[in-house]
Amino acid sequence: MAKQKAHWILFVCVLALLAVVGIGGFLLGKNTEAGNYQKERELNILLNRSDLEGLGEIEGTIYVTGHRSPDSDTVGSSIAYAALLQALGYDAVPIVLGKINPETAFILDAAGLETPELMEEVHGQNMILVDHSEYTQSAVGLEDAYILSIIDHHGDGAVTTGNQLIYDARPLGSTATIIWIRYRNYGVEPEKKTAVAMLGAILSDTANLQSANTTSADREAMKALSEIAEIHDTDSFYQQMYKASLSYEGMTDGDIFFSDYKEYESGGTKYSIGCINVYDDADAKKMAERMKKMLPWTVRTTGMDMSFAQIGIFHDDISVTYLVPSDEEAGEIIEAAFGDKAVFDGISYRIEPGISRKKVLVPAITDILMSSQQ
Ligand SMILES: [Mn+2]
Repeated sequence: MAKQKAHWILFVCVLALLAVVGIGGFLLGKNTEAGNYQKERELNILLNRSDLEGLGEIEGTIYVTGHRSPDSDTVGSSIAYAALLQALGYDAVPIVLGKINPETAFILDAAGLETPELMEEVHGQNMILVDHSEYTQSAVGLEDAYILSIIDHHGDGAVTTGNQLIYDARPLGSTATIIWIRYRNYGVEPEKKTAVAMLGAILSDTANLQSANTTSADREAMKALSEIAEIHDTDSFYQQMYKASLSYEGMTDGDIFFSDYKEYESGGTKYSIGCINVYDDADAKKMAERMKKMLPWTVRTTGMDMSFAQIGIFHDDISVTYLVPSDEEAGEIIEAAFGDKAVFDGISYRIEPGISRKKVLVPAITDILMSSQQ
C-alpha cells in the first residue's frame, strides 16, 4: 500500500517538473524572441539614422520650408520635420513662405502651436524642402542655398543639388504621412502638439481619407497620430477644419467676391461670376445679402453688363447653389435657364442639387444669351 503511494508521489513530482521545464522553456523562448525583435529594431533605427550621419556636420540653422501659398500639409510637415530633427539634436526651424490659410490657423490653434516664422529669402541658408521640389513654388534665393533634404509626395520638380542629400519622395496622400514614417524609422515619437499638426495635414490633403490618393500608410498614420494627439473623433475634427476653411473673416465683400472670380462674354454681353463656398443655408443667405448690395458696384467698376455671385454648399451629402444676380435682367437669365429648378427668395435663386460654374452655369447662360441675340 505504502509502495503504491510512493509511486503516485513520484508520478506527480515528474509531472510537476515537466510542467515547470515546459513553461520555463516557453517563457525563455518568448524572451529571446522579444530580445531578437529589440535587436532588429535597434539595428533598423541605426541604419535609418545613418542618412543623417551621411549629411555630415551641419553649420548653422537648418530651415524647413513647404511651398508658397502654404496649406495645412506644407505647414504641418515643416513643423513636424523640424521637430524630428530637433529631437535628434539638430538646430532646425520651420518657416513659411506666406500667410497661412484659415484652415491651417485652426489646426495650429488646436495644437497650441505658433505660426512658423515668415522668411521669403533664403540665400546661402541650409534648407530642407517639404511638400514641393520646384524653384517656382519655393523661397527666393533657393538656387544659392544648401539643400540638405527633399521630403515630398509630388512628382520630382526642377530643384537639383550637387550635394548628397536625403531625397524621400513617395506617392502617398500627404507629406505628413511620409514624415510619420520617418519618425518611426528614426525611432522617435512625435509630441502631442506635433501629432495634432500632422493629423490636420493628413486630414486636409486626403479630404478625411476620402480622396483617391489615400493609401494604407495615410490610414495607419491617422490612427497612430489621433492616439498621440488625443483626437479620437477625427470626423468631427475634420468638420471643424472644413468650417474654419470657409471663414471669410477680415475680408471685405469685394475681397470675397473676387477671390474666385471669372469674366465671360457671350452674344455681345459681358458678364462675370464670383464663386464663394459656405457651410450651410443660413450662411448662404447671409452671404447672398452681402453680395446683393455689392454686385452693382462690381458691374460698374469692371465694365461688365451683369454679374452673378455663385454661393455653394458642398460637403458630406449636401449640394446646394445660391445664385445672386446683379440686377433684374441677370435674374431673368437665371429664370430662363433654370425655370422652376431655381427658387427665388427676393435676393437669390436656390438650386438643389448644386451646380458647377464651368460645367453648368456658364453653358446655361451662354445658351440664353445666344438665343436672345438671334
Ligand atoms: Mn501635400
